[in-house]
Amino acid sequence: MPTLTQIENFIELEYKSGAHDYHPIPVVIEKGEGVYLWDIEGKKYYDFLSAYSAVSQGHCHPRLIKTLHDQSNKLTLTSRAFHNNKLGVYMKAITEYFGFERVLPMNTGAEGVETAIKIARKWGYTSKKIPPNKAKLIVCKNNFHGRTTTIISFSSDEGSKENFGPHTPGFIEIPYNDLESLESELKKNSNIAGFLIEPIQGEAGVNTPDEFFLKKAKALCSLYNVLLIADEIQTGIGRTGSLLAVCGSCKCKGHCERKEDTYVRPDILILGKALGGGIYPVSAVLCDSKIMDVIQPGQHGSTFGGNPIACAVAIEALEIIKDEKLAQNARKLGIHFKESLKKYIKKSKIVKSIRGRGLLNAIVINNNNENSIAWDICLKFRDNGLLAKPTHGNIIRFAPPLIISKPQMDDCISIIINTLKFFEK
Ligand code: IF1
Repeated sequence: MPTLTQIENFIELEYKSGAHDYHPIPVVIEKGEGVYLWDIEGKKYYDFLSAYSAVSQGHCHPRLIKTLHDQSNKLTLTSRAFHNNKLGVYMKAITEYFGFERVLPMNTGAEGVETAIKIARKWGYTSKKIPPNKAKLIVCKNNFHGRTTTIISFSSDEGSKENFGPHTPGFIEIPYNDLESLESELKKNSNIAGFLIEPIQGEAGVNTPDEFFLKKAKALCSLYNVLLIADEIQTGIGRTGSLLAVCGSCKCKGHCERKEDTYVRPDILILGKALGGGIYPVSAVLCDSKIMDVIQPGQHGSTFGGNPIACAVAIEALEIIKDEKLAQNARKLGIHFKESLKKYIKKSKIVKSIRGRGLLNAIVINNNNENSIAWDICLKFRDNGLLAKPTHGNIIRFAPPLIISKPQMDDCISIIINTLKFFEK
């Protein structure tokens, strides 16, 4: 029997002892620094996925590692049974940073979404006077908000909900970017508490709505007394070239100008991923007091939610976004990336289009989902020193850390284009 290479050995260990809930690109990473990853054989790669936008500040950012080290040598967890000297400071910092009155700290993105659903429903009953157990939330087709039983209940991906029933009721699905459908649901149903949306649908393949969709959706929500709930877990914190994908205006300290008239302030904002700087699970639900105060003691929480390490890391993670002007960098290099790829796509027989904003982009390969060559292209990217992964068959997402420099971006653009050329028949 040939001996397993070290890489195959590590993959075998996962396969034998772990749940088979993923199908990773065959590479075994040992080290990360900035935009780079190294495998166990010392081969260096550009990370063009950033753990799905969780590593926006780059791998092992020195300021974050120091923060993690210092805090974990002092106090790691009190639970919320007692106060500590980190939580209030963090709550003040994050609410001022994003321009909301209150925050409810959680750990994972899905917990943040579940929290927002509970808040919106409770607000619906206590403030909008929706009859008990009749509250509805509007969600979009092809959404991705996490993998808990309630969240998959409103997924349109049969594979992620089949055989996990009975599903949680109370959700109405409309097509993404469809104002008419939104208005028609709002008109015909007075029991709607909220409209939950990703400002750009990441997993669905980086679907970007029309420029004024969110602004008009917010106006409709206000007209019908419905909460606009923005899931910015993947699109937020600089990823799309402004602080938040829903509002790029300086009013919320957007850190970089976007046309004022695209400014949208959601009623509930959900953050995750890069809030923990890629080193610690941190999520947060932000809204104003008139909404957050529906939650009273004993009605929500979590053992690790708002723990001292999470608070210290999140404050530093947000400061880095501002200090290093990462939203601005994402805007500038995102435009450069898209323009460069568009030039190539004009001549390409295999790439149909590119879409996205800032440093959240994706290319669409022009063959059907089932046996798309997207997987093979990503294997070749790996061989050529760049790591990315297809989403939904024939779409390849590109999301490098926001710290990427112009020379590094140019290096990645040439790796991507030269690899794609390899597949042009
Ligand atoms: C996996 C997808 C991306 C998210 C949005 C909530 C969550 C996510 C907009 C839940 C998480 C992650 C989950 C991760 C892969 C990745 C993902 F492929 F699953 F769909 F990014 F698109 N809202 N997305 O994107 O946050 O509980 O994971 O902290 O499950 O494989 P989480």
